[in-house]
Amino acid sequence: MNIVLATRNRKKVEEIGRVFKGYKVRFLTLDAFPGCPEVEEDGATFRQNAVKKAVSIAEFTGCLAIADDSGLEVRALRGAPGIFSARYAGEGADDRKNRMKLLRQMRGLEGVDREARFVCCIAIAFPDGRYKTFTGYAKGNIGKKSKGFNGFGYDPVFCPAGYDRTFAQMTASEKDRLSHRGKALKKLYIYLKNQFSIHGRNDLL
Ligand code: ITT
Repeated sequence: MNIVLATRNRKKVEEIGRVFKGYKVRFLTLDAFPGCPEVEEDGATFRQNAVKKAVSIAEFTGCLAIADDSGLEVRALRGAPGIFSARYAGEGADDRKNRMKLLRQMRGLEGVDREARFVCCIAIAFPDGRYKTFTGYAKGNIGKKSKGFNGFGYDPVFCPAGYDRTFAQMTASEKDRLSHRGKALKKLYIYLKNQFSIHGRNDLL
């Protein structure tokens, strides 16, 4: 089965590919579809943005499409950076600038005020406009400085609950097991398994 990944984020492509490694799913990236429209993320929720990205790309490509809208919610910042996680420090800001802004905003906060969660909403859309969504969460705490070099985004400042290491200090498989994306993808996997036959390691179509 061919599925287009409606994302420009290479790290998301890697993480999605890892979870489905060996199953009968072949992921295509947007590079395979020149002229693909840029989808404006103007929804009020992760779900609205994920659905908009998946539906637009399924319609354009005529293939099944998967989109991921995700971000970090900090309780003491009333849910910020939330849906604005990718552009928290401004349009075009890189991961480091976004993290630095977060650490600045959280200066002086201690204990429960450093609690946060990652949210990931995955939408799968069919070319006829039908879609389904799957959401995963990862609860944890925001550290006082960046630690580790793996992953992307806010990983160096996020310690999942029960661990004293950040996602950026974990291996890929540890992060996949605990992460918001890993959890949403597991739900997607169960849905795909029930709808289509995608069993069969090393049997890629
Ligand atoms: P696409 O819209 O093209 O998929 P994007 O990076 O713009 O790519 P989002 O709008 O969903 O994606 O923004 C997600 C941001 O949330 C991302 O840039 C990170 O800053 C943060 N984020 C999401 N998942 C993360 C993860 O697993 N680890 C660290 N940061 C994450």
